[in-house]
Amino acid sequence: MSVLKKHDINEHIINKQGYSRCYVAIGSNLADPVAQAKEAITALETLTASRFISVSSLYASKPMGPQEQPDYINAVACIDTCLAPIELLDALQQIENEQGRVRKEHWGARTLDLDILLYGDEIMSTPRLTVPHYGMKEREFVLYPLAEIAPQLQLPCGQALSVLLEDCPRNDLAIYQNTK
Ligand code: A4P
Ligand code: MG
Repeated sequence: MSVLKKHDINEHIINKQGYSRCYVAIGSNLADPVAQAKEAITALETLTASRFISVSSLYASKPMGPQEQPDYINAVACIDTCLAPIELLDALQQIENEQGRVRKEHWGARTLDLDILLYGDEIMSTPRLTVPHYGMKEREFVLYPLAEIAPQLQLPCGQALSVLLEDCPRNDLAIYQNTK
């Protein structure tokens, strides 16, 4: 009799349920942001019931919102997951908490922010979760990293990412470090 290892059991469950392709925004501007972003990427690589697909370069960006805070490191990762949207949010918030996230000021400095940009083609708005992410269409630190890993992407509303980029100035966004 063959004995299933834990990994095989997970694979079996995943294959039966099917995956949703998701894009997760990573942001940090406290406590060594580059290290925070890399630690978050490592956590996403091993996320339960999920497969890690790709991640953009790390980008340096000027803060949106209160200006008296450090510059940010931003990136976007792509995963396939069997987690339901709210389960994915729970898992991402657990990673944020493990990396010392303290929620004080809205749009204020943070060790780690993980936002669900897209969950498959889902469009949903609940008290805890809105997808697509409400601000993704205007933010250069989201759209450019996203285009690096998914240049042909179409949003659930039908808009092409390439068209959104045409209306989104880069501001001071710069590639900081390659993650490959
Ligand atoms: N929530 C709803 N929808 C989502 C979603 N799609 N993904 C809820 C993640 N969370 C979602 O988020 C507040 C609540 O939003 C969560 O409890 C969740 O239930 P939060 O992370 O606790 O607070 P926040 O991040 O301060 O608020 P918010 O509105 O999410 O801020 P943003 O939009 O994340 O912006 N400047 C640069 N250059 N780079 C940045 O990454 N980030 C921010 C924060 C400000 N300025 C920035 C950057
Ligand atoms: Mg957030």
